[in-house]
Amino acid sequence: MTVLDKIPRFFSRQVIFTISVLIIFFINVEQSYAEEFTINIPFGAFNPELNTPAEVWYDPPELTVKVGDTVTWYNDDREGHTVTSGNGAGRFDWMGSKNLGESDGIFDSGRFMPDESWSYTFEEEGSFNYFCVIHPWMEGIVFVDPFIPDYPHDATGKQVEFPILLITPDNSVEINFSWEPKIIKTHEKVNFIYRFYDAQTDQPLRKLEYDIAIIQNGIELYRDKNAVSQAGGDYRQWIFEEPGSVLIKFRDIRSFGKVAETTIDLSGSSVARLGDFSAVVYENTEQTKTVDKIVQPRQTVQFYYEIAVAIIAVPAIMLLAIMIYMKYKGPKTLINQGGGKASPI
Ligand SMILES: [Cu+2]
Repeated sequence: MTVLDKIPRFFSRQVIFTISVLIIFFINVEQSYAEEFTINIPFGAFNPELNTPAEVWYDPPELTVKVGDTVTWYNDDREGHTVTSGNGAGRFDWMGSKNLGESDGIFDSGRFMPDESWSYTFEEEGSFNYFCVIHPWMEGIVFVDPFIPDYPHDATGKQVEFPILLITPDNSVEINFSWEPKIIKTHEKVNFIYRFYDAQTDQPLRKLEYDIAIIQNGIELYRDKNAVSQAGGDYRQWIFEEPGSVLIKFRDIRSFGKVAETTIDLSGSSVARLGDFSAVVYENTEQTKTVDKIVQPRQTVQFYYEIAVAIIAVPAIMLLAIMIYMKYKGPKTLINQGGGKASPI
């Protein structure tokens, strides 16, 4: 065998190795959030009496997993068993009765023998009773909780990077959007944080007027018409009472007075100056009541000119008025006073 013969083999091995590593990597990425669980069928499960080493027929008899998790039943007994969804006959009820349990058709392992195992991946949330059709006193249950990702994502489940960038259809305004905490849960306060930028120059846009609405499951929960962006951005707090997908709508983004340092023209129709963001609210399993309070930002910018008038102009006018008053009334008072004091008699 020559060196030349070895080269293609070397490369093909390298290629196979690289492809394998990539496949394993992607499989791991795909399944990195799914967990594996084992339920043991202990020795003695075949015997319905209580005089066997088995205290339970499936160990553990109750198991809680998340959507996407896989459970493997391992047969450690000396007889074949099944894992069949549905209701068994109960540990004692089967004796002296014709009750052999009833399958509901969701899953069925068929009989698997000692030292064999059977696996099932739960793709839907809910509670799943199961039993053994050969020994109908053998019963177990798997509770499947909804899967909550540990990364922010939109309503379609697509992972998002914060801030989410969106340019309005008329190419004028860029909206940067994020929320905190990253996983939105019921009864827990969430901050929707956003900033507006000139889509051409990336400069922050101050004093923009816009409408913002929060919609969940098709119901509008919140709307602020004529909101005004302050130092280029804002936030809105909300506490969701129900799980489900959420839509945050920006509409009618327009200039509020003079928008500083902008190359874009905000004077025209603002109909195409809009943006939608979506997210998902998950059921909070730790907190079932709302205790937080919503605190929205105060819209000080709207009152900026009025405040300026109040702070500067009003005292100035008052001072002027006092000066004029003093000028005309002052000497007269002095004469009167002087006249009074100058009268010793
Ligand atoms: Cu069995």
